[in-house]
Amino acid sequence: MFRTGETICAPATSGRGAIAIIRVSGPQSLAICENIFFPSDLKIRLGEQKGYSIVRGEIRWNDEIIDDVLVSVFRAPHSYTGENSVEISCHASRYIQQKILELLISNGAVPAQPGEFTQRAFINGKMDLSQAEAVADLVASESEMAHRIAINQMRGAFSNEINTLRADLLHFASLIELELDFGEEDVEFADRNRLTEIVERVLTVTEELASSFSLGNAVKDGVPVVIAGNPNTGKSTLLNRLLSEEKAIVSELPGTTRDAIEDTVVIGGIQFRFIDTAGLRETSDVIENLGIKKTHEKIGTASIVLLVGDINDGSAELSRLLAGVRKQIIGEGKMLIILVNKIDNDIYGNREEFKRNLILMHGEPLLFISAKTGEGIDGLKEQLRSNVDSLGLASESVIITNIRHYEALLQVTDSLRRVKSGLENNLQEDLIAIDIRQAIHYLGEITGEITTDEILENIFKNFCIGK
Ligand SMILES: Nc1nc2c(ncn2[C@@H]2O[C@H](COP(=O)(O)OP(=O)(O)OP(=O)(O)O)[C@@H](O)[C@H]2O)c(=O)[nH]1
Ligand SMILES: [Mg+2]
Repeated sequence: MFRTGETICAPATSGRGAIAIIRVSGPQSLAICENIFFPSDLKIRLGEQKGYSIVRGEIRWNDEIIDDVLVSVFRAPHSYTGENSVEISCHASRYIQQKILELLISNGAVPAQPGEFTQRAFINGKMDLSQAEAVADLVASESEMAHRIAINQMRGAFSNEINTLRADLLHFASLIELELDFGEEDVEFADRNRLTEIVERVLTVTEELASSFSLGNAVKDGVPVVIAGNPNTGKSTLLNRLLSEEKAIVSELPGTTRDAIEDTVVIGGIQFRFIDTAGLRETSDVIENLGIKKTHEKIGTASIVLLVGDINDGSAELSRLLAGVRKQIIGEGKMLIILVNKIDNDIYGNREEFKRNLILMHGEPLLFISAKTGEGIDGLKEQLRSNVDSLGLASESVIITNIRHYEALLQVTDSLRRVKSGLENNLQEDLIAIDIRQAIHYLGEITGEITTDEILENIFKNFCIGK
């Protein structure tokens, strides 16, 4: 799969815009472009240009002028891929881009595969694997927080952390293995307390990193927030209000929403995925029951549950529902926000009754809102944002968003736990050494120190063409 001899080309931009960029990388980049690009200044020869220079001219083929373009020249190793590269900035017409690609290909370039530019950057040592993966996350980032995590990872924060851990373990392994070499002589180079201390330290950090995954993943795809409650309490109205869009059908009939409806929106730099659900009630309607079953499933996968009640229904019903939902989410690190809706139409003056009678646990917030008029919605947004902060995003700590890293970290923690108990139980050095080597191996998989074609293929196939 990994070709390095060829010169590859692909559009690096997509969608509608005024300008597009065609990327070319590989040993023949300049030679191929010289065949189709004619500098406006006749004294200039593209193949003689220094790196980081830009030349203006025309793309031509057989006297036909295709476009007026700017060509940027990059010289190995000072390019994204580490190879000689050229970027052609042309007008964004699909016809022009297609034509330029055809010309490049007929002059010896080959179409790039998804992620092939970044793959070359990795192979040429411009970045390690987790940094390469962060490039795809950066391109896809839709919110301030997703962007921050991706750019930190791309700039090496995560890799540095992993490399430090790996260095600690390598040091540990060398001590243990030295003892093995002197096996017969029964010497102890490695102080057991010191070894235990190293392992415990590394274990704590890897456990923390692994546990940041569920949050990191949520931030990348949108923190899932389920809107649940009895029928007709205004859940769909709330969804529409939060999305500023008439996404879900609203009606005065209870049981309107049957299927879960979801969409994302960025609030305070964090992307949330709001999921409107079928109202919870006893019903003989088969389809509605399927919807209610789905509501329970969605509550199970949510990070935050918004439990919505109607102010005119009084607190008793909401209390009952609250107890059920709490049971469902207990111990799962999920958060509950209780919303009393329709305060614009508080017929009986029930607000105090809710405050008096609803029993709130673990600091569950109780907010009074009107999904219809928007009153209290800013407060809800602030609450959502601070809920996410309290999950650990506010800190500058490294957050894992990638399942591959997560799985590798789980392997590392498993191995290290075995090492720890091995040390505690005075296990033989050679057995401890095996687990240490395994932990080192899995840390190396994250950064690509150790890798297989299969791993690389899986990573880069998810990239877009031209990246
Ligand atoms: N006065 C007032 N009416 C509201 C408010 N929010 C929703 N409603 C009305 O309440 C009725 C039900 O609203 P929906 O948003 O469809 O309620 P739902 O919870 O999605 O209902 P189901 O999908 O049937 O479970 C509609 O007539 C809404 O216009 C509010 O804040 N104030
Ligand atoms: Mg609804």
